[in-house]
Amino acid sequence: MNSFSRTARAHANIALIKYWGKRYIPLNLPAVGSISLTLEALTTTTTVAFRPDLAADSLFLNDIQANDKQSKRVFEFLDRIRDLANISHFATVHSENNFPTGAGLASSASGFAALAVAAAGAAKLDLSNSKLSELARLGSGSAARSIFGGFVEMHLGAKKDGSDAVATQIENKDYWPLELLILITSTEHKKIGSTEGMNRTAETSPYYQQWVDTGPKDMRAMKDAISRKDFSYLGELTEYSCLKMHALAMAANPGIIYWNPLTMRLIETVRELRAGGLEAYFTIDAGPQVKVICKPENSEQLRAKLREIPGIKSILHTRLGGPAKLLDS
Ligand code: 2P0
Repeated sequence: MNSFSRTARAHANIALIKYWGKRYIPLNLPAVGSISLTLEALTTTTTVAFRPDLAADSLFLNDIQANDKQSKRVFEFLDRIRDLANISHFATVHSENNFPTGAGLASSASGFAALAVAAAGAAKLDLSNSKLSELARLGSGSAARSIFGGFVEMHLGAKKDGSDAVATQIENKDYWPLELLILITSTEHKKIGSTEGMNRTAETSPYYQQWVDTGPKDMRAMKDAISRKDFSYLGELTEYSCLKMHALAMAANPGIIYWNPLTMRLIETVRELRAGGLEAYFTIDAGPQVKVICKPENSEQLRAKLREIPGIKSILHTRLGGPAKLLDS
């Protein structure tokens, strides 16, 4: 095989029904299903080049050589691609995020989805979206969802090898034009990564079994809300899943708190604005940022109201995005 380079772009996603906890850690098999929205404005663009002249793999994130932990995760991923394609060349990987890394904006989701598509392309593998989703999941659980655009379901799966723990598209991005405002409350790197946080939660939180047991009901309800385009129901379920996940993590030992005081203030503000007739709902991931889901006709008014709150570093505004894809095909 001669050297071959491909570039792919994937979008971040935000879970409405949250993934938190694994039923089998080595394969990143989730303990619960999840449902997400793919976000147009937050992207990772990744170029992978397998080359015969390289003596080792290398990884650059936003043009800076990655640390050992980040590199190990990506090089192990490249090993899986090499096994599948039956090649032995090392690779260079260049990955660029257009949003802050490691601050609870799911950079691993768009990161591993873009890596899966670029690496498979560079290795000349012709894989289905389902197989790409399975591969992306091995890099990061939430990355399986970023292979697809619009409204996406991550399936729990039942098989031991994980081949059915993959995402599928529920509806495409044009089905229901929801929008999101992402309120950046801090740009510091988070202290407890998602993987560590969810594993500690599974081991120590007394509420973990209830979380796992009630997951299927939440999934059914959200699919119902999406099928009926019932925005109020979708929003209520989104806040419910978010608060349930954070309460579960807070009850771990030692407790995990991803919020800062501004996160809490914004939760209150979104609820107050809603009570005043501006319908919007919040969700929060493994970091302090607050994501606000709204209808397009309300986004500018909401943005103006939220901008008045002191301490917000910036506000990103996005529509729903499309699937991960090769840029150079
Ligand atoms: C989600 N999060 O559903 C949940 C909600 C964060 C909070 O998926 O260990 O980086 O790589 O599978 O995918 C973040 O977890 O964790 C995440 P790993 P991942 O979006």
